Amino acid sequence: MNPEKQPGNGTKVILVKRDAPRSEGGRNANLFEELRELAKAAGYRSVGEVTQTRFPDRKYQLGRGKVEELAELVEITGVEKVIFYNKLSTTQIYNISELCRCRVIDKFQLILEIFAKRATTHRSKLQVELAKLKYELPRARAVVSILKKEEKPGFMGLGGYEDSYEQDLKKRITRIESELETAEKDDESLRVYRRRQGLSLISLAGYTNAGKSTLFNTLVDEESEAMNMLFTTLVPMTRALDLGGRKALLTDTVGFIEELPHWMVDAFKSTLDGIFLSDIILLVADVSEKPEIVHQKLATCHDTLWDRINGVPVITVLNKADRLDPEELETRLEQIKYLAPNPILVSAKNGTGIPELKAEIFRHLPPPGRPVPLPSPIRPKGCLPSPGSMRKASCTTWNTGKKFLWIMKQGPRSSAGPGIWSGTLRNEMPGGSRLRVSVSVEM
Ligand SMILES: Nc1nc2c(ncn2[C@@H]2O[C@H](COP(=O)(O)OP(=O)(O)OP(=O)(O)O)[C@@H](O)[C@H]2O)c(=O)[nH]1
Ligand SMILES: [Mg+2]
Repeated sequence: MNPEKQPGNGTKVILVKRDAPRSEGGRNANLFEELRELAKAAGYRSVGEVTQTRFPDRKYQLGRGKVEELAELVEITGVEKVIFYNKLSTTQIYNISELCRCRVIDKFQLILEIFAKRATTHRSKLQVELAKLKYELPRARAVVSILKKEEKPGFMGLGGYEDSYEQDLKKRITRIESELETAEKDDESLRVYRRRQGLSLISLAGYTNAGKSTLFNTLVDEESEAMNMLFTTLVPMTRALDLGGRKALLTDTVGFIEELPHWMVDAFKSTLDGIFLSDIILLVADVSEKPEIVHQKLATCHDTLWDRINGVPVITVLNKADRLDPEELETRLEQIKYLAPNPILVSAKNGTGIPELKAEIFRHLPPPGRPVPLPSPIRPKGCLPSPGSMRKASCTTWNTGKKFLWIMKQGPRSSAGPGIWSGTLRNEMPGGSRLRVSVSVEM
């Protein structure tokens, strides 16, 4: 087997993470655990771990001494690959691989490898290829200049180099984008058609491994693939959902992850649009995880969703309730309530809370027979409060003139409850910084 073509498959690796000085230890440990899970999902076997707390080194990401230690470990363990949690520049990848004499990738390349394994349809394969090309494009010049200088054909998997490398990437990106655009138009026509048929579109969203597919299976009585592994689902699946006579379609799709890079969101635009442009979003979180992890993951989901959903109601579904006893559950709900104000507690596995969830979805469905109105964008009137505490401020919607409720600093955001919808608003702050806030509007 050629490990370049077929990543994972038990290949031994060393996992590496640089922690920023003064960053929180618990959070760093959680992110390292995520790296282990990602490596496992890609099929790797970790035989060593290296961490260092320091500011990033321009040449090596870690300090040179630490990379030399890593090189020794590579030699002792005989690994073929080193995986960094941190984003690496082309020069860093080159320098580290020179010292360690093995292949070096970062978390984003690792995610791409997992996606490549999971891509089964023509469209998902195109999306993965697009994400790879978008990852490579900003690095193209650096790769070519390193290869030229060092006469190293083969570095980063390139069979050779030529000046037109960057141009080739751009051409391939344009070609794939236009093919995906056609698919997007088909999706849009399908969405319009389904809405005209009186069908509401409901999407499952949430951090990878939260239990979205298991919940999908329980809600629609299906058998789609659900596994204790990150990014099990890549290709969306849609099925009819019975809501006591009302017609709806439920879609299960790819999960989110911390620092999902914009090029990946762009590449998966047509898939993620299925979530962003639905009528109701079920935001699934694993309530059995430690409260700080639930926080972290919900915040990541909010970051991914809030800019794009333009007011679609979000129902927060706290899944895996069966893993906690009643007292633990109560404490957990108290601990996370500011990120999940009116959650529905369920166990996708044993069915607890499913009737309540269906009732909540039903309550959020648009009135029958009427087209689903898309919420209007929001525009601030006057000055917004400075970043910091939650405050009230004056804000109206563009076309309805409705008053908003509150504005919050990035982090806590309200989930849509009855009669309330939320939207996102970007505001230029003094000094040029951008404050992302979310606004809830009382209808
Ligand atoms: N105990 C318990 N386990 C659950 C529950 N729901 C899901 N799981 C488990 O959690 C793991 C992940 O479930 P999935 O449904 O694949 O999660 P997902 O969100 O679709 O994950 P990705 O597709 O990888 O993003 C599996 O091992 C499930 O069996 C639940 O309610 N209780
Ligand atoms: Mg899934």
